[in-house]
Amino acid sequence: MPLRSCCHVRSQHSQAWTQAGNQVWTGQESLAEGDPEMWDLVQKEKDRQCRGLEMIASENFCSRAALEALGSCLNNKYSEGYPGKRYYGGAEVVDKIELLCQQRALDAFDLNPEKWGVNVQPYSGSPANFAAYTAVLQPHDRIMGLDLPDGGHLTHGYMSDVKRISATSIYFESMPYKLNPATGLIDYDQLEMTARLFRPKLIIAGTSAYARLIDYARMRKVCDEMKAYLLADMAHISGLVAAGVIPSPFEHADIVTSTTHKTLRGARSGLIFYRKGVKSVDKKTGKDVLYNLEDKVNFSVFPSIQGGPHNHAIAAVAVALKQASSPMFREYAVQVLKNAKSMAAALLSKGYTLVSGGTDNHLVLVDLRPKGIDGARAERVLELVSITANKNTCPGDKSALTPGGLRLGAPALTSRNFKEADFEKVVHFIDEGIRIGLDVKRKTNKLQDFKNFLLEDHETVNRIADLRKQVEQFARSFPMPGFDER
Ligand code: DSN
Repeated sequence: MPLRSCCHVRSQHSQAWTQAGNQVWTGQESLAEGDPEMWDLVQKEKDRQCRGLEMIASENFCSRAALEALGSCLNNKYSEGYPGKRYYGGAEVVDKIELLCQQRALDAFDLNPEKWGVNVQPYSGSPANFAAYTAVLQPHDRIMGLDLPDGGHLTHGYMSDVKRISATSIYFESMPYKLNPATGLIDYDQLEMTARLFRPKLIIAGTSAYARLIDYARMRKVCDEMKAYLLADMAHISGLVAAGVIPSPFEHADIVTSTTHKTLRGARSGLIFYRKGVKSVDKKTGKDVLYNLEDKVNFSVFPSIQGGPHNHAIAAVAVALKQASSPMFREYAVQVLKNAKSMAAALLSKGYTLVSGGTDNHLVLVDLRPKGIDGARAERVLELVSITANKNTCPGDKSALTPGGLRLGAPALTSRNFKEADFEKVVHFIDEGIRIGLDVKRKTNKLQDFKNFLLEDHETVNRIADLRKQVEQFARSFPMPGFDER
């Protein structure tokens, strides 16, 4: 059978043969046909997502439309450079896609294109942050971000007591700011005092495990005093910002970075927004002083840090940004906040301690230390009952391997149409899981003993199986966006 010449007709038989009977590659086999082993693993992951309760605060369920764009022929195209200025030919379509994504990104956050521009090429949040720093800083310039154990991100300059861990602390000099351990809130007074001594060139307003709103105005004031840039990393909260249900960093920041797959619910990628236009008026000359971030940010992303943009991801992000501009998405974001509050109230009513006492956003950080268990043990029991969450440090924690906290997020389950009462039920299941964990902890010593006991002790195995059955039955009763259940 000859190879089909027309690419829009899928061959009737996905395998083609030469006259001599040799099989030739058509690239038309489905995953199930061409690689059943990988297909089966994908089915298993689909099944895991459907039957489980996804509580990881940074995860979400991307739409079918965005996944279609992500799995499209756009994957095939190289297009180093920017629309209209590419290093390869054949970029007329991807130029349009990138421009559409830029426009939708500005629209989604209600930004005036005269005052803000956006680079949509970063592969994800970490390269977006590194590119943004590289755009405005020289090696060894000083940065300040929220310390990782206090809820910051690796790329906010994380270094341990003994080692520079993140490249952002290797290539730049990093000084963290912290939470006030008594309140669990960012200690802005300490941030200000430290900044006066450290004189950073850039301060990062952004968090990875913080349940409260950020005081951007206060941080802007500190930056103005230091003549430092204010960079807001809104990765976790960008969907809530787009929906207008929490304060936006754009009023105060010079640069705003984000991922696109957390509350924004798109494909995995990154964005860097930068200010354009008039920055200030020179007092002596009376002339406008313009921002000069556009060229710096674009040059930093490409060619300094990245190669060819991931056009399939850019297209999928554009699809998600269109959705994020819709009234339906606003309803979603409102519900995320309600669900997180419902989860917080249910946890408090069951005697749990929350860092900062509650939540104003999409997540809660549970301090399990007063309960007598740690986040690593809780995470493992919950995993066995099909509830996915992650251990997290709490203020004052010493160990990152067995930290005292558990981070729980509402975005993914809200995408499955969970409402406040459903989150109360979720908390009931979490509490049941933690009770199992507490019983096992009393009977074991080290973390590994604990993990072994969960799998080996007959009574515990039965308790886990029983709870898992309830959890999975409950989870399966909700719709799943993005793909068909098997
Ligand atoms: N891994 C993400 C999170 O869980 O917050 C941040 O990159």
